Amino acid sequence: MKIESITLREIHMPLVHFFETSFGRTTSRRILLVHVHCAGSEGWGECVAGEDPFYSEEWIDTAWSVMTRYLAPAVVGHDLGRARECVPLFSRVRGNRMAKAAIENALWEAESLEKGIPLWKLLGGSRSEIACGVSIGIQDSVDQLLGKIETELAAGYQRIKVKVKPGWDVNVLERIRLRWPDILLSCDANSAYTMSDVEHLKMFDRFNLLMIEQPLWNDDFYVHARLQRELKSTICLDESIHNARDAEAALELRACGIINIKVGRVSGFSEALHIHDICQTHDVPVWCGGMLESGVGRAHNVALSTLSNFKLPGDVSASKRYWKEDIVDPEVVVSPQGTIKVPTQAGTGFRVRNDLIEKLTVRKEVVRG
Ligand code: OSB
Ligand code: MG
Repeated sequence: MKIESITLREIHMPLVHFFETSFGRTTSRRILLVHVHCAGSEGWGECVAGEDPFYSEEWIDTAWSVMTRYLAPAVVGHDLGRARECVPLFSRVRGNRMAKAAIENALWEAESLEKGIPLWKLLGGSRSEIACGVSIGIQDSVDQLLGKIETELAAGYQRIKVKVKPGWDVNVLERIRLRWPDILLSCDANSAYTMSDVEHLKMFDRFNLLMIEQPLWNDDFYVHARLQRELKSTICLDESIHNARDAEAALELRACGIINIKVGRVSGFSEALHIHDICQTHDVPVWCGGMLESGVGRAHNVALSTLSNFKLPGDVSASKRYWKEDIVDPEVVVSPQGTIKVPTQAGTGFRVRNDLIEKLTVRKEVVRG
């Protein structure tokens, strides 16, 4: 794969419904897409950095800058045998994992197209169908949230995750369990608590949760281990797992019993596969997280979710939950059983709509050799 050029684009897409977490509300996405042009092949990647540096230090403007100045020039002109060979070319740049992932993942897509095989097969996946859950943000009222849960259950989703924060937690979980005592339910705090809340967090144990996601600091797994010893509920780590070494340390410390893998957070498919394998060795299940992706990132999440240790329903759900019109064809659809059928074509199996992307583009830059 001779990499000839890389095109970066920023597109704007309003969300069908706002998405609110403990760090704020998002109503519209600024999405950074990467298009890698190789001799005889091409691939798309999505940078999952947010509009603000709230979920992580990275945000769309730092990602754009580091990609155009450092990451794209580090690979353009190179002839790679495999996509994963870009990893050492990026290693001089510290952090900036979401930016690295966008380029690496585009190269994986290009490699799968060049080889004429599905991306999921190239990644080592085996499932023909993946299990889907939904992540439901904080709403203006509990009744509004219950209405949303009802809609998603009726659509077939296999697991409901709700966002929590102080003041929107025990009261909310109580109402959900009163109405649906048996559904697969989890919550995600996005680091909204500290160890002084331990007695409060213990009340979550009453709700038979599948997991409590990232209750404490985004950069911690040591104190999470202490909290895990105090709780019956299983902790799942999201923000604080950046790479395979973090996963290994967190598991050794028993800081969590489940890990959420987001391919952007961990710098790309290569590291995601590594974390997947470590968790499998420890008999710890993983699931695929989401970052309000467009169809490009969503298609990559579908492919990753086919690996055998993705044993729990992921935050990979239908395009129409987010977008009036997605930028891939077909859009990502979910069956009444709450599954996504994995495409069998080469690449992701989701064609990127160049025409629509062109219309939505507000910023574009091409990096050539
Ligand atoms: O913590 O999983 C999270 C969205 C943005 C930032 C962080 C998170 C999320 C989600 C959304 O939960 C998952 C989705 O894409 O539906
Ligand atoms: Mg999370």
